[in-house]
Amino acid sequence: MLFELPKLDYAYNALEPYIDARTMEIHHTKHHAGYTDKLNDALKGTGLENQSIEQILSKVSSLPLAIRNNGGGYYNHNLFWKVMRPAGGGEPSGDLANAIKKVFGSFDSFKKKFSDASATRFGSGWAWLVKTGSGLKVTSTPNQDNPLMDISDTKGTPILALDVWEHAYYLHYQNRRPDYIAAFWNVINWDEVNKRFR
Ligand code: MN3
Repeated sequence: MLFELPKLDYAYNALEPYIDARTMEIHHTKHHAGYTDKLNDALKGTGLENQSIEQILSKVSSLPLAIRNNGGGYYNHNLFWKVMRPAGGGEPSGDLANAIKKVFGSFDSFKKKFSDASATRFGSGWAWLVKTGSGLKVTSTPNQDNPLMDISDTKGTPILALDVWEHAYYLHYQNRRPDYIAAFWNVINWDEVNKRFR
């Protein structure tokens, strides 16, 4: 196996009541595991087997669609699990807090911008806080695309990610994506986001 499904740092029920245990378990053991297996299958015989996922994603425009979709799915969920934790939420501190204030005016205006990006992404996709050469940007992408990909409109290093595919929330929230987005703010691991920002 080239890429491996990572273990979570917390139990499937650890993010309740904001994200339910059944959703977490299916999301990790079925969806994320599926992207990982299919990525490994798609990489066989391509000569890319020894490259990092970041290197692979940086040139997806020239690679088979299965690598773009499953490589994105593999990377995006790795990041998503890391930027959440039980008893998370609140606001960031330190360098990241200062950068958010500088770019967005205030934490609340950043929060609104990120929530809007999450809510208005049509169909399946992701919302992102991205570190760029010049600072920070909020954006969203369709399907399993992300800002590391050469096909992305906004490029940079993702430091916060929210999965807005229906599989991420439908069991508990059904069609109420805005309620799921509001709940996400209670489980963000700002220490991890700050670390990635630095
Ligand atoms: Mn997902």
